[in-house]
Amino acid sequence: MEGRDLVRSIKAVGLVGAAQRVRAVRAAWRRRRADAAGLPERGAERARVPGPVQGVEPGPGGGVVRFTRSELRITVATSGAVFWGWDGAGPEPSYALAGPCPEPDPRAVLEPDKDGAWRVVAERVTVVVSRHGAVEVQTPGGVLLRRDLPPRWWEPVGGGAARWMQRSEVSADARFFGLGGRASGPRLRDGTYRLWNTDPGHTFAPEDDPLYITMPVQMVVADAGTHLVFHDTSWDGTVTLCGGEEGAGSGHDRAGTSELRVDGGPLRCWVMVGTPARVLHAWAALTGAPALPPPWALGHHHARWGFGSEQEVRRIVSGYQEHGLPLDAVHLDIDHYDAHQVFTVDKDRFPKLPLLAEDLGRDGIRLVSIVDPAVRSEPGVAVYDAGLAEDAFVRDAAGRLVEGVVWSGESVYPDFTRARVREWWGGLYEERLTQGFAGFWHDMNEPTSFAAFGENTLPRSARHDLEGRGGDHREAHNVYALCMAQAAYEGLCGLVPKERPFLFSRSGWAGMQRYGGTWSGDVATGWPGLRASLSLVLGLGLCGVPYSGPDVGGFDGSPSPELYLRWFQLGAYLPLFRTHASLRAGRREPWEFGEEVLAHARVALVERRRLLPYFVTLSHLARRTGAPYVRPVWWGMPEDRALRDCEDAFLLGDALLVAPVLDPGADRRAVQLPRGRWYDTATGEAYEGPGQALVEAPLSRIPVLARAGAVLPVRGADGGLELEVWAPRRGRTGGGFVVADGGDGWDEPKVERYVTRWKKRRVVVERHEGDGPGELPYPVRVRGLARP
Ligand code: NBV
Repeated sequence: MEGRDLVRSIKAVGLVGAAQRVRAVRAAWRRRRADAAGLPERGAERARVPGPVQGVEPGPGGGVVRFTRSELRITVATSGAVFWGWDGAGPEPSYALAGPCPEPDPRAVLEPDKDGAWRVVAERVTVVVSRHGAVEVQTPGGVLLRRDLPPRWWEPVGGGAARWMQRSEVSADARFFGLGGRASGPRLRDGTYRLWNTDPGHTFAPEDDPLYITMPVQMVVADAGTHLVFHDTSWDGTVTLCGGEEGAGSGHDRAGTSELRVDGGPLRCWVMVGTPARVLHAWAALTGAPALPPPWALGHHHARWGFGSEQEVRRIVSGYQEHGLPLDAVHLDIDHYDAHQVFTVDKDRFPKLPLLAEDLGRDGIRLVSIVDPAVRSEPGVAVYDAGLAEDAFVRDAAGRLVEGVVWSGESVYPDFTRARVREWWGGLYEERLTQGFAGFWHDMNEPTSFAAFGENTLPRSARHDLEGRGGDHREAHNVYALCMAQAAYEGLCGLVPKERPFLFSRSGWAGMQRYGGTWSGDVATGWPGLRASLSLVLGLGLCGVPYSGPDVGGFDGSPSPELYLRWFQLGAYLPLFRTHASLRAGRREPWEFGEEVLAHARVALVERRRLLPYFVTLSHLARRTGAPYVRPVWWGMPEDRALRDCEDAFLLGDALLVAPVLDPGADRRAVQLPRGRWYDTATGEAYEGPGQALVEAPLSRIPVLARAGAVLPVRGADGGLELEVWAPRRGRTGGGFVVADGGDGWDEPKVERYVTRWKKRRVVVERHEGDGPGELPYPVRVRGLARP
């Protein structure tokens, strides 16, 4: 964080006084000195490329291709994912993989190709390795999806980590997505994106990059097919993207390019090919099924930095109840800690937290606690003393504790890359459980340390265990939050074995979904911030993290009533639906914006509650298939180019198309429709896709369209489950899934499948054959019949 940014963020929160500023200056100097002493000068470097091919050694799932100055190992896994690694790199160890590396597919072997090249033919993909080490990924039909040019390394002459560069080409029509949470997307424009998890130090807008979650995960969508590529290295780097151009008439196509430059770590990657759904399925199989939020976490959450007291929390909850607004969770921020110290409670202002939790619990409202990783380095602070005894904190090369600065003052950081430290930290959640908390919100875990200049994180020279391998912060930084999430998740599984943990984390990396979700961090209050919120949720979903959502209303300042309402209406259709704001920001409760906003916000909340069974079903489907709840409109039709460029609407599961209002003053908007018939759920009006429709978007609601033939589970007036069916087009059929799960445990509810079709002049719904007897267990409501 630059000095200017620090001052900006300090002003924004109005909290940090002169003492904290002095600390931030000292921390920045400390960091600079530590790196000057602890990191060797790179000195002269020698460049290297693989050189010509020398020989080939076929092996299970592929084999090894040897070049004069490197070797390439290729393995096709049984899941269809392809791995390749240079310089002998194998798939393990890896922080991204959920378990042991998948088995090689014995049917795939290296065989000679044209011009001295070699290839591996698998069921869904063909990989061709040229004589000089270019690697092509092709569809089974031989159409090129990606071409990696021979990589290039720069090795310090005096030894040390090699930097490397991988340039890739994709087809001229391809579009790039992913790279973690990017505010300017979801489609990634031409430019350079950094791979270094970063707290921007102030509220962010679309132009701010990088943010809290970066990942070397790219989804590329082109006419010829979709592929996902993951470069499994946690080191700092950049990805420079440049879209291609199609030659008009007689002109040639210019390929799109992606250039990845990384400061160290193995040059290895995984590639998955197929439809978007297939690709994300393979990704989840590799890096872990998304954790299942308990049903209450799919309701509405209200947070605030600065509730300040138990009375205030009770006042807010009563406000929700008196105004007839459903509420499922309240989040307590760092102001409920004792002097900002994690795993403590300010007993003056929160004297009876367990009682508060119990009272709220009776009304079905859960308490969620923020958890920051940094621990104030002061003898007498229990977590500090215990951590010292465990030797849990990050040290420098000379063995001294590495100190940073956060709200609680000078602090030390647990080294989550050590299994024993994770176990110790996971056990600390017991204190939170005794206070009555049911869920956890990890913050400041990039990790952040205030700094008046330079980067606001730990020194790059700080040492980490890295599962016993040993290394420094350059390698550990990006996986710090992932390992913290693992610590909490595993700790909670041990502490409350009967319940599935609920946690979400500001920072993370590839694979974080197996422990929980995320939220969008400190988004700037304003219409661009609203747009950025959607971009983040969509982009993260395409990187395998399906559960996320923004601070509704934005983190700072005061949104206009209209902006607040439009944000609220969008939030109601996102997996994590949470109002939250900073200490000195304006209010975020729905009744603070006038009667009209209150009435419309109530409609959004009630609708969210009605859709809860659908959200629960989507969470189960995400866990089983890796498909995010919130999907780009091109999800089922990536070949439709107009859809590929549509960024202002999304599919919620298969059934709904949500078109939020992202501009002030709008009372109607254009919606890009995928193929098929779509009903405006408010008016019943039917539209035919593909193409654009102009739909009404009065202040009272955002357009939500239902796909003809959709069957979706909703909550009926009596609280029971009901099937909402949208009439298929005549002569067509439809269907949908239901996973009826009301519990917080580990039971595996059945996935039920329903189909719908016209029978004479009626729309009928039946269980999918093989799914048990025909008797329908739920009442059915058919909609979309008004129109002939
Ligand atoms: O804990 C205070 C805030 C929190 O409200 C917010 O959601 C986080 O993104 N936190 C950042 C630390 C302070 C940042 C200025």
